[in-house]
Amino acid sequence: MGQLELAIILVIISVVVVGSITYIQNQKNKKREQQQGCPVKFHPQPDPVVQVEDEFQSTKTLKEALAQTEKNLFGRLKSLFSNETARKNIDEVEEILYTSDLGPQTVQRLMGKVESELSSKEQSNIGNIQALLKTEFTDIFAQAHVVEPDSKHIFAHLRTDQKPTVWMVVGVNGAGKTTTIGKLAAHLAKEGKKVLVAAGDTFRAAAGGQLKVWTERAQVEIFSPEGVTDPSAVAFDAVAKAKAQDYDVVIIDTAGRLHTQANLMDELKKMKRVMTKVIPDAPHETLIVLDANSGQNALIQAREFHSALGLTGVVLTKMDGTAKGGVAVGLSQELKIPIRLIGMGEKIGDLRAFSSQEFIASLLDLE
Ligand SMILES: Nc1nc2c(ncn2[C@@H]2O[C@H](COP(=O)(O)OP(=O)(O)OP(=O)(O)O)[C@@H](O)[C@H]2O)c(=O)[nH]1
Ligand SMILES: [Mg+2]
Repeated sequence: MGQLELAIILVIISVVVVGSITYIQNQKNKKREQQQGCPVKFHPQPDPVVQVEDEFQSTKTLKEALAQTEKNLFGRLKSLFSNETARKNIDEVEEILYTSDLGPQTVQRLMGKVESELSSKEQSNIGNIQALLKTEFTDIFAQAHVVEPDSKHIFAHLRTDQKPTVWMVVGVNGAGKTTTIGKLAAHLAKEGKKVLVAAGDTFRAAAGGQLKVWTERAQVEIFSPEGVTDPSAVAFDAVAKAKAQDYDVVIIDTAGRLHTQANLMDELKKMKRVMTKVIPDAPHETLIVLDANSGQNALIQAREFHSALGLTGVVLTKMDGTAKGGVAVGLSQELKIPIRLIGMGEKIGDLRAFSSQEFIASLLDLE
């Protein structure tokens, strides 16, 4: 028998064996389905569409997320004014404001207004203080170019006008950069945008894996070239790929770093610089992610990152459960950079467009 005949006989035997096994397996499944009354799946999976849709539902309202912050600011003012002797002392008001993470500049501004606009009789009425805070907070957010969110989608006030539009995301370790990028990518993909997420955090071994999980969840593409350890190279190649392949948005993740680490801050500047070789005005957004729990430190971080990179917006994360949400006011007063998004939990739907009106109402118990 020739080699050809032998090969043909082997193929026929394989087909018969595989076919028989499949037939027997199918017969077994049918029998089990008949016995159990439902189709048998070896690896039952939740419907991915239902799962992703559900992810877009927020777990809580802003008022619920800000309950601790409200208690820390307006709650303490309310109890101060309910006490007949203490309410005459405006110094106590000042102390509450100072310990509410509003930042020293904001407190000075507020106290200046209290002194100049309210008589001592008016100062002893909580309603007057509340109204003054509302007016001042509204003005502070307006001066920081905070725009009320568009009901259409959460990224309405982030630039998407270029093809590709490049967003770079920076901040200290653990602030929530990667999580925010994952959530943003999911929102963009839901709106039909072609998104590329670049793994610019080449520092931590686990970072690529975490970003991969997020991009799979968001159903967008990740750019994570094997063996490339230079974040600038990743940024350059990602932007070039996005430009060549008609992506709408490319989001660049970066490794967390302290603003005091000069060499690492230089690395971010270099990442920014190399992108301009592909697209002269990239990145179109340079967003800092700040953990609200870091309070006054968030202010310092934002100031330093801003002077190094020229930030275009702030994402304030972990607003759920913090008592330090007042930092949003301090950031806006001192840096005049708009807060664009807030994170209130781990679900995709927990990343929300920042509404100063809703924030002020929640903070000052105005609803
Ligand atoms: N509760 C809450 N947790 C959050 C929020 N955003 C992020 N986290 C959690 O914060 C932790 C750190 O988030 P990451 O996205 O890994 O932070 P990162 O800035 O990328 O960290 P590095 O890459 O180490 O610099 C994770 O456990 C997130 O699930 C939020 O808005 N609320
Ligand atoms: Mg990260």
